[in-house]
Amino acid sequence: MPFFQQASTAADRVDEVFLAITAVCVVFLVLITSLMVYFVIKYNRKRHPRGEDIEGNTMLEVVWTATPTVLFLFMFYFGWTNFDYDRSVPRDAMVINVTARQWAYSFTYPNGKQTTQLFLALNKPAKMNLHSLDVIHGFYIPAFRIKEDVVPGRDNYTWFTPTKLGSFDIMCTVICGVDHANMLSKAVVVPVSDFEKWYFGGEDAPLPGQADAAAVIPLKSESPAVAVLKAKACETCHSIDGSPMVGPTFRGLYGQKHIVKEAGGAEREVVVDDAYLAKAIQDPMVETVKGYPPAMPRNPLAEGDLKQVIDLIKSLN
Ligand code: HEC
Ligand SMILES: [Cu+2]
Repeated sequence: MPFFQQASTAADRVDEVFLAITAVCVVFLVLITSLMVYFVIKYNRKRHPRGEDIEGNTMLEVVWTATPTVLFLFMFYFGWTNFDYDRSVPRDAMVINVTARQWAYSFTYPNGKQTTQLFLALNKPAKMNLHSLDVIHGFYIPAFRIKEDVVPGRDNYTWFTPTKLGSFDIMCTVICGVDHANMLSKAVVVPVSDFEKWYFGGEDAPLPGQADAAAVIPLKSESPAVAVLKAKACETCHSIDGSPMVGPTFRGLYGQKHIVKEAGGAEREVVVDDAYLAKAIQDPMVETVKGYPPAMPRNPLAEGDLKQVIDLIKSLN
């Protein structure tokens, strides 16, 4: 059952705590329910027509105080040691920067490689530094038993050591906007030699494992503008082929006339030209296109990238 797949060193530990606490709950559920039924029958009115006042029982009181205390301390100890394990990153972990935004993850490796799927070497610890560019996201890899909030303005981290080869789902657990459910990626775990071949193999090194061809953001490619759109995740909200998404498509946009709403609520007509595009991209909150939600995060582009993107939009007419 894929849901119960244990694919990291944390998985066993988390499952043990979970099962131990569940077992305690089941024991008490059975114990309390059967005692209840037993007492209902035994002290039924026909058998016990007159109620008695019971004055206390030291033995019983000691037992029902000591038992839960011991149980809770056991749960605390079990939970705490595992929490501690989860927060103590091994020194040799590879540090990968995870950027979460509406509605995509991207991963940046120490050597500058950038991907939209997470490539990992088998049995090698990896630390994720988690940043959000907009709202709160939840970085979640069920098979690794890893779940950590990604909060804007507050850098968080998590780590794990993958122990199984294969491709594992990455999800977002915090409702972060209309396309939240599509904020998906994969953790692709490959043998160390395959990982190194890709990692040290320069820009054109083939992807390891069963990765999507589109998983790597090229550092340099035939169309630098498309690479920018990918790296900045513009393409999660804007298409270049005319299909509507969360934001307007870039096809046929240049030269259009349309209504924008200013931050104060006033509406005016604009013609889409270079100056308008630059403003719309660099400072999306100043005015928004009528008929669209004010959903675009502020994520300004470098001067050169901005020009590339504007030229690309012009070329889509
Ligand atoms: C989370 C979704 C989202 C992302 C990511 C996003 N945008 Fe937008 N964008 C929107 C929405 C929604 C609008 C329309 C409302 C507005 O104007 O803010 C918009 C508007 C625009 C406009 C104006 C379009 C028009 O019809 O006038 C441009 C240009 C634009 N975005 C470019 C970009 C670029 C470039 C990026 C990447 C750096 C980007 N957007 C990233 C959602 C997004
Ligand atoms: Cu999210």
